[in-house]
Amino acid sequence: MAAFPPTLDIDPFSDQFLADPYPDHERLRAAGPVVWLEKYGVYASARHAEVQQALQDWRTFSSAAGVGLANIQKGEAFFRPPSLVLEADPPLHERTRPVLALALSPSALRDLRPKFEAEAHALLDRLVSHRAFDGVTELAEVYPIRVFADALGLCEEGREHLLPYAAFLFNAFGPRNQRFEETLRAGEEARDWVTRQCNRGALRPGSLGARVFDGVDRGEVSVDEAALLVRSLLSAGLDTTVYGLGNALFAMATHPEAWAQLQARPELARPAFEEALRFESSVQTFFRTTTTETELGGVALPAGAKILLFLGAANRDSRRWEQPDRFDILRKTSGHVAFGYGIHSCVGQAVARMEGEIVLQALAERIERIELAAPPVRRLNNTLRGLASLALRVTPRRG
Ligand code: OVV
Repeated sequence: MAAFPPTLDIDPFSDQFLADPYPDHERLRAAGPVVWLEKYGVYASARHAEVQQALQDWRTFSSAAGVGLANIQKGEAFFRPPSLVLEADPPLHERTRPVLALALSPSALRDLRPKFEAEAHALLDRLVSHRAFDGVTELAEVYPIRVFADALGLCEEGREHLLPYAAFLFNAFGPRNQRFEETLRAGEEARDWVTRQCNRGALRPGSLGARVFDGVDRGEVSVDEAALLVRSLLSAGLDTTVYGLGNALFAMATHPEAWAQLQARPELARPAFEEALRFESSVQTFFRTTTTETELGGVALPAGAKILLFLGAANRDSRRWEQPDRFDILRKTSGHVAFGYGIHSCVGQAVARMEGEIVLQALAERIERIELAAPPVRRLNNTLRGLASLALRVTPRRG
């Protein structure tokens, strides 16, 4: 017999929650497999098993009504035409996602790697020689904007719009709170620039963006659809990696034993970045919407209900992970849902991993010690978890 869920008065979009979500994550997980969040009138799950099950079952837990609080099928909160991948289900999604997947294929990534490595080495040579730098404003924000915007084929002018656009977009998945309002103006300004960059003519030939338009030539998508798919790369590919790199640097700088392990074996950079994603997931939450009456974790859900899935909390669920609050770069991280799960799992995850691996490995090769020079400054966002500033002090390796 399906039960009613426990009701909680937690506001997962409040400053207090976002500044330190982990105690509330534990309350959410402890209350039950699925809970009712009174303040927003939505269901929620913070446990790994139920989050994964909902992500897996896209027919019941649909993305087509939007993956934010607003139901875009009811005309709520229409900032932009819906994404053809994020906010779509099969059959549309089956036609659009492969165009992105092919543009970001392993062979395309292999071609990009030398450039990504050279940029990391050039940037770090300079930063490490200073012995003190900001891991966010001078590294985590600079690197993806350099390498990924270059790879996408964007022109140099206007790139300063990329982060405000993403900040606004990821805030817009939550409620229209003060945080949303604060990023609205810059986000709307950026939106016009972003829209212009999504045209075939604006993208460097041979770039990832141009490769999306190859789908038009193959007859898979229309020109307008290809432009929207480029918009997805631009929307999802920058801020997420900025926050992911910043979180990884923060974790490494505050866990000396993990740093020692990485320093001894720089080839651990890839698993270290993966553990950082589990430990401090840059995308904390996404919603789904039920298409029919259903049941999750023994709780009855009506049709048309929004359910908030706490990816970051699932990644620290003790039902799934041993000592989940321990940052351990040697642990088995497979099964984390920082990139989602199922048909909507991050299409760019190989690019993100490549960036994370390259930066951490280059750091480990150059630096003996890394430590905080000041307390980090958080940047609160309705969806993303990360930092605005991370003052670091580093000791270059000898020899
Ligand atoms: C995963 C993600 C985040 C934000 C935007 C999009 C995707 C998109 O497809 O536009």
